[in-house]
Amino acid sequence: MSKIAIVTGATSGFGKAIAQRLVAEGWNVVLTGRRKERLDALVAELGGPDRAFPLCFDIRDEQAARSALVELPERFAAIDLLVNNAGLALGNGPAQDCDLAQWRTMIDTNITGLVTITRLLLETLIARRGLVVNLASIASSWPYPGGNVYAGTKAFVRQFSLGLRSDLSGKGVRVTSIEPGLSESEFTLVRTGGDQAAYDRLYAGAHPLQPEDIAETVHWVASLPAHVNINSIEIMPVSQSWAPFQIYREG
Ligand code: NDP
Ligand code: 8X3
Repeated sequence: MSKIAIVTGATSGFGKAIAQRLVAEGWNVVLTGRRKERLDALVAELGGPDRAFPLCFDIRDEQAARSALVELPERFAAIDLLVNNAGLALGNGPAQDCDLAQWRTMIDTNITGLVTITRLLLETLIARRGLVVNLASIASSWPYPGGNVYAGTKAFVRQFSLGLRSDLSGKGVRVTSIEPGLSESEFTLVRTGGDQAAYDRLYAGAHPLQPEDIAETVHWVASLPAHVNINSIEIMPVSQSWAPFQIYREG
């Protein structure tokens, strides 16, 4: 019997690569996202309805999430692995210039959406002695100019992951926070409002992480023996490291 994973935000980037990798490793997957045509194309690519099942909904909408999960066919309902991957950054300007609506969208997606799906699946995950893998970020731990609310949402994801582990003590459920740095995906187009030149500048010569690197990490975490919990993993490309603190000087 194949194990079942649900991967949120499977229509691009990390989520798509994670779904591809899990299916290659024998898992069957539930794929979520808002772009139906991409979900349907990925289901076909992954081997059709025996291997993958699409759930098209906006993760910010609790009722849509509830309805989608209820509609899961029996063969995909016993979920062993939840990959909380759907998320986004919007903008990278200083807080004083930011758009409040963009801040709310990040909070609603990266925090509210993530905790909603997690809560709705917790009973199943406990029954299955399953695994939760949350996509946080290096921004969870390391501040940078323009990170403001995005970084705050990812700090929440990291801390929520640790808290979940505490609450699930004795239940056999594992929880991991994955915290990637510079990674090449549509994330940067979303963050910059579709600015291809900004995308090209960011990644040029940097050999950023690729979605397949994150998929490899998720696969590794999920393939460890049931008594091993990876609490958190921070991953950067070799090209990325820390800069000095900034010091503002008068005059
Ligand atoms: P992408 O933009 O490539 O993918 C984001 C995914 O999230 C898409 O599948 C998108 O699906 C889904 N999503 C976004 N908003 C919603 C929503 N309201 N409802 C449902 N699904 C939604 O980005 P990445 O793959 O790079 O990012 C994946 C995760 O990894 C994010 O949480 C991101 O914060 C995190 N991360 C990314 C890094 C990077 O540098 N790329 C580094 C560290 C962490 P759709 O639009 O179809 O709804
Ligand atoms: C995405 C990585 O450094 O842009 O989470 O915040 S970073």
